[in-house]
Amino acid sequence: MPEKFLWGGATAANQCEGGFHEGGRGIANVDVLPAGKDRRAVMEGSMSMLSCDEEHYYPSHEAIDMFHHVKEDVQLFAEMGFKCYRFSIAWSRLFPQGDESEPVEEGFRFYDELIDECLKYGIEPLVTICHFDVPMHLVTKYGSWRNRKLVDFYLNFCKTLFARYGKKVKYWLTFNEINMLMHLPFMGAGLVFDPDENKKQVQYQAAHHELVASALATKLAHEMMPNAMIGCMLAAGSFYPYSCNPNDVWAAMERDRGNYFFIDVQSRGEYPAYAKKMLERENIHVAMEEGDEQILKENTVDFISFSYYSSRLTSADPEVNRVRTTGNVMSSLRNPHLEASEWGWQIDPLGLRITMNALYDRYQKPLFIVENGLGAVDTPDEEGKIHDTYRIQYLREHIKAMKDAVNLDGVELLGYTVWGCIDLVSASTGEMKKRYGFIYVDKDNEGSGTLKRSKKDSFDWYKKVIASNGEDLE
Ligand code: BGP
Repeated sequence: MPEKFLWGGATAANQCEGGFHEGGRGIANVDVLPAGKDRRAVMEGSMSMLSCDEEHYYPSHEAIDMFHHVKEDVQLFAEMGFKCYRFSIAWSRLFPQGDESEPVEEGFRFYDELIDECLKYGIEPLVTICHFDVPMHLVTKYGSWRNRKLVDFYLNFCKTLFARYGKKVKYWLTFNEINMLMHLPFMGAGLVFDPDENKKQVQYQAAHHELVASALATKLAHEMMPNAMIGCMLAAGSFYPYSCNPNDVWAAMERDRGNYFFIDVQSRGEYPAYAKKMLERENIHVAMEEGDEQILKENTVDFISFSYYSSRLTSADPEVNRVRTTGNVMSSLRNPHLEASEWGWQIDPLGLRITMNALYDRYQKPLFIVENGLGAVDTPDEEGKIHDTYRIQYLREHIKAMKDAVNLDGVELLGYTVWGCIDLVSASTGEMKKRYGFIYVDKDNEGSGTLKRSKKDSFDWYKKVIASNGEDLE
């Protein structure tokens, strides 16, 4: 791989930090996502849960308590030889309500320490400014991203971060998986809907606000930190057509465009023609302010980051489309050529190469794989050791495909950060049992466990991969 390639791992605040009330942190949408059967409905915004109740268990409140294990965790990342660590900053830790003008000083303490620990070991921090979280006060008082005011609140948050960490952090992502707003609107953007309102109208309005906020954050970042690199972030994975029937090929293209829409705006600087036509056809009116188009045009991102877990499959035939399997949020048809994880996510290493090429062809900007990995059940043996050969196998094949994209196809790639490098709470299910880590954390789905960290077999394997810059994959 290229010299200075950024090998590492990735996490998100609400899935690993815990300490959800400490230091004056305010409550956010991600704190009211329960584990268990109601989670999906809450994430979608169809079941309103604006505060915690006694009946449910909320796994983000303690998560894996990185809040009190930060030194130990970063030391383990350093031992693996991480060149980069991707994490997010909880908005409500700095702005408990979200609309304050000044941050809470105590809120910085954890991030000061986290960033300094990384730098001490030569680990490049990659900061996701917003990984799904919106302070709850902004949800209840303003209706979250449907309200234009959110743009200013978010920018104030960004300005605070750039001022504090601009000299230490070079890589920033404005929104994690920005397209999640269309699929899980409450989890992805704090949106709740009235029963009789046009959901799509609200979603595209909120999307516009996020896109403007992202462009203005990019502008601000470039002004305040001339060397910074600002990226967008897509939940990626190309759609394949179910057959060579042109109707299926068209259906796959349309599904892809539904996701590309966001990146088309963030990277090319304008609403693509197909989106304008679709909005018109569906009678959706996105309110724009004067100057918005120019803001989008002039402030495009420097690189394209994305998560990739699996490819997707779709058909134009509603009968065929009925039988689905799960995937990273977007459901997919079962692809008979692929195996699937225990959660039904289909494993497709070549799909990573296909996705990388599709994104590079489309945007011609450097890419960054900021999430990839296998969520699996890990069972410790009698000595408490975890032999996760299945995870090593998954990562090995994906790294090979990534190398092919770089070395055989010429895709420019800045780095690769494995999702959930330390076990953490699953975003889609709220479980601990769905583990991605090189580092095992002793905690179960119900919240019991010692929180003790231990190394899995994949820990030493990844260490070798990094030390050999991707040459030694055995
Ligand atoms: C992405 C999110 C992450 C993460 C990952 C794995 O959608 O950006 O937050 O959790 O997917 O998904 P899950 O945790 O549902 O297995």
